[in-house]
Amino acid sequence: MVKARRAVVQRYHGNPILTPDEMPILASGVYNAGATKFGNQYLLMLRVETIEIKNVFWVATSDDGYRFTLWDEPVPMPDTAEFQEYTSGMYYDPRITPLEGHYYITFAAHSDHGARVALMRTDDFKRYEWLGFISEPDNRNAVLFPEKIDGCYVRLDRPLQQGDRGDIWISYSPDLIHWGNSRCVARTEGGWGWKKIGPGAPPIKTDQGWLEIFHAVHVMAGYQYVYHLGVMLLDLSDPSRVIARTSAPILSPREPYERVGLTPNVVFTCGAILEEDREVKIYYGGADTVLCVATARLEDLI
Ligand code: BMA
Repeated sequence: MVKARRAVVQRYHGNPILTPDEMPILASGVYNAGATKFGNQYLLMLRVETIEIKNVFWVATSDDGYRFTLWDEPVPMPDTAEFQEYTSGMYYDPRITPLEGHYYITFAAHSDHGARVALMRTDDFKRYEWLGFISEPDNRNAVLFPEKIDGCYVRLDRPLQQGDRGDIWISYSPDLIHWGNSRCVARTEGGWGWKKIGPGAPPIKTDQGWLEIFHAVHVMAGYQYVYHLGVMLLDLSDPSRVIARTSAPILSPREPYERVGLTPNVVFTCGAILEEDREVKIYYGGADTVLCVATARLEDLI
């Protein structure tokens, strides 16, 4: 058991930082945003749920990481027959990884085939290069490491198993398109993460290892999924090796904006930013409806 003390993660007092009301279109949710530094600004790629329950991605930028300005237009998405077939208007949870001078975006593409991981690349967040689908169904959460390890690109993901269970897996690629050598990194366990765990923010490099903020799910009363955040540290040269993993969540749904919304009792991250002073800003969706931010000291997370 964890003794009561100051929480490692502090919610921003101005949460939520973005709500559907601020969108230039009629929206029912704005949440689960990829996050990166872009020049000297903070940049979010938001998952926006329209009132027709279709998805668009929307970019917002900020000078301070808290007050964001929405861009005028949504992110242009591919218009190919293949993209239509495997998305049906549903694509979500963009994760941004700066890698070799470009920004790569992994996201979930959803259709009646199931959910697959898709990949795009951009340099300016205005024009995007479509790189294709990089998984079969059912796999919707994938994060890229921000550099090659041992000559390979590396990703963590969450292939879905029978009974709606999921663990965190790792795969390797020579070109970001073809993936293999897959193996399981971390399994579901404990009271708060027995149902599924999956990668959240793209891994952050630290002296002690790769810091991975992940989501973990347990089920209340037989049907109510509750989403928490946890953190683990992976070996720098062999990220399939877990060095340490929190026994308790670092963030759980507690505030009204995390408990009440399109999906109640959800905190879910797709992006975190490490500052020069070693503060980590964790951007997360509340109840699949609003966007929030919380902060932690890097050493505390480690
Ligand atoms: C996951 C994803 C997330 C969502 C979460 C909680 O499977 O679909 O986009 O935030 O469920 O509903």
